[in-house]
Amino acid sequence: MKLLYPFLGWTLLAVVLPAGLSQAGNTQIVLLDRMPFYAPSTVTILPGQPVQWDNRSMQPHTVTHDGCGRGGNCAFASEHLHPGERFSVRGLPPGTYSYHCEIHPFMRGRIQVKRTVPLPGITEL
Ligand SMILES: [Cu+2]
Repeated sequence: MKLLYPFLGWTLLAVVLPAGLSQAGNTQIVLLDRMPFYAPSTVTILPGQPVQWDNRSMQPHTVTHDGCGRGGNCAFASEHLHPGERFSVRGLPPGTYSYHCEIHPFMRGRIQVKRTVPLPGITEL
């Protein structure tokens, strides 16, 4: 019955984690030619967790933090990402980061970096 345990572990992990919160590894966002363009358009990550964008659309796009070029803090800005190209960011401090595509400003996404790691079964006071 050794095979039962890994399966059970994945089942529990899937139940415990809130939707959109990845516990470990790369969080991947796919660029598409249709809504929601950045899929998923909102991701929630933990501090230090890398985020990677993968352009699977037929056009070039950018991944540009809204603070860039407006006198604000520019947390990240990609070059033009051509079809098949990738861009990644890591080490974002806790906070909310809205971003867009410089070529298609209607393309919008958001990254939320959690301040703390929520533990299952422990309620914040
Ligand atoms: Cu675009």
